Amino acid sequence: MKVLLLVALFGLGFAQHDPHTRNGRTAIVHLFEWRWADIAAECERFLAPNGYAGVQISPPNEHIVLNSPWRPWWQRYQPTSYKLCSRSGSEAELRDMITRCNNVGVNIYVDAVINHMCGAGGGEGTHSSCGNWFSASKKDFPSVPYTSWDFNDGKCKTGSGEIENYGDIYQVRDCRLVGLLDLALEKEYVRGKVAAFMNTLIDMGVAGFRVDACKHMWPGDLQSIYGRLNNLNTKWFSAGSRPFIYQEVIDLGGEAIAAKDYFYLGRVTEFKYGAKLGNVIRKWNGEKLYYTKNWGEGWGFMPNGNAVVFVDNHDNQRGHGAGGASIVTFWDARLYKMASAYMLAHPYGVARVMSSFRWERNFVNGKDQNDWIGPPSYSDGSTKPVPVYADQTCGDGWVCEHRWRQIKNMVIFRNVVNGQPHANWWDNGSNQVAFGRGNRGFIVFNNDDWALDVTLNTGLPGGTYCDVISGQKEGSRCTGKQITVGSDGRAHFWISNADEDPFVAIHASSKL
Ligand code: AAO
Repeated sequence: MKVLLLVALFGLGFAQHDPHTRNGRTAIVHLFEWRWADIAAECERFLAPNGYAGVQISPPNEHIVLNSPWRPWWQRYQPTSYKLCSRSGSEAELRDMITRCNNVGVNIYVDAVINHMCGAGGGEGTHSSCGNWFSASKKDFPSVPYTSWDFNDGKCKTGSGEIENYGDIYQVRDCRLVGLLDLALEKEYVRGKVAAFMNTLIDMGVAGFRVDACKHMWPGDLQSIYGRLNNLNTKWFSAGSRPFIYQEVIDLGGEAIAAKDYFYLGRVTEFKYGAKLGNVIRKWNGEKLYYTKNWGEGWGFMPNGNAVVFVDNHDNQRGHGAGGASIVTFWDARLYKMASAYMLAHPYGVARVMSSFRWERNFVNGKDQNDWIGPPSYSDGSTKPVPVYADQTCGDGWVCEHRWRQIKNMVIFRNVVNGQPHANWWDNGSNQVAFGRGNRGFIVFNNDDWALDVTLNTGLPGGTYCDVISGQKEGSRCTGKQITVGSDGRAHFWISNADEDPFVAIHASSKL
């Protein structure tokens, strides 16, 4: 009976909502465009010791290599086969990375591009990351193999063959997204090839997938593909664990296809989260931080159990995708640290931290002409390693937001307060707010243009705590502000609006 019930529930896909994080860890980091060798080292030297639960990696399979523009980051969203050699490294390096990260309890989630192959204008030849021949013009990808029979063009009813209207679900799913050759996922053969690709990765030890462009795939086709996936590798995960599935569906409201159409299959990226949080932190559209008292479902976001949340992603940090100008990124570092801390302190959703590379922006009429620029690389186009320095920063154009003290320490905060309820809310009716997580952690923000000066109930046991934003606890000493919590749980906070970081966070493990 119990078994049947479980089978029924998991059969519907709820098992695929679980990220299988280990050792009480909670947050994921997207190491955008990092090389496998660097990710392996980062798992061991930084992510595991600092409580990161997992890494979203860039697409690991063979992709087109472009000269014009020169090696854009988005060439990796144009597959030419499922062979595992990419700009980030070889199959051997991928396998080594997955093994080494798993061995220190850090999960790997693969960005899976399964809706399409490369752009129709991708030409013909061996300009692909493993050097295999393909022909975009003939829709011939012999390394899979796919032939022209395996694409959707016959089904698409628009004159251009492109998606012209997001109000028409048939166009969105059967036509080409920005000229990309659209796979016929209703075909048994294509489903089998996609599932085999994903199963190879599962058997190598990955914990799940960020599935790209799900809006452009029929939920029924995805259900069939996910249903073919193996359970996770029992070398690292308990028997019967389903891969974690989080699906990229951009839903800011008002389109024919909604995020909820995909809830039964796995989690979904909540794009409203970063768009709204950006407005709140920037104080645009009359937003105030105190309006976030009911942040989460109260703001019209999807149910908590379905959501993957993030401040920015690799698209909207450079004007692709959706969210627009409100999105906060590393370019606005002070606001970004606040927004990230808010996300990481708040219980809603599975949180993903962005880790970016820098590029030279060139705005013309509000659009960045350099939104295509790829990761830091040598003149031959190969990606540079990520150098890390003693002060924990990264060099050569790698931003490493995930290493910033304020963000790293809030990832630890999220682990320490995991499972504790949102509690002890306070606000000043403007942009000063505070909230805690049960009796395990407390955070106070001052995003007003004047000082914060208030005594609050933190819910924490009495004692002296080290603020993990202005510094951190190192051994028995505190390198930042100290906060004294009385035996009644109350503490006095003073935060200047001119502080480098106008917020304070304390938790059970930062007690001195
Ligand atoms: C490149 C070139 C193209 C060329 C193509 C083929 O840029 O000019 O035609 O190659 O040769 C990435 C890049 C693309 C790149 C592509 C392939 O971003 O520039 O194309 O690789 O190399 C839609 C999809 C969503 C997608 C997003 C970018 O629904 O899935 O576009 N994201 C993923 C990846 C992304 C990747 C791909 C998919 C493709 O994360 O990195 O593309 O693998 C509306 C819709 C959204 C739609 C956006 C943008 O959003 O709702 O579904 O996203 O439009 O088209 C307001 C609205 C909001 C609206 C938004 C923008 O905010 O509220 O709903 O405006 O209009």
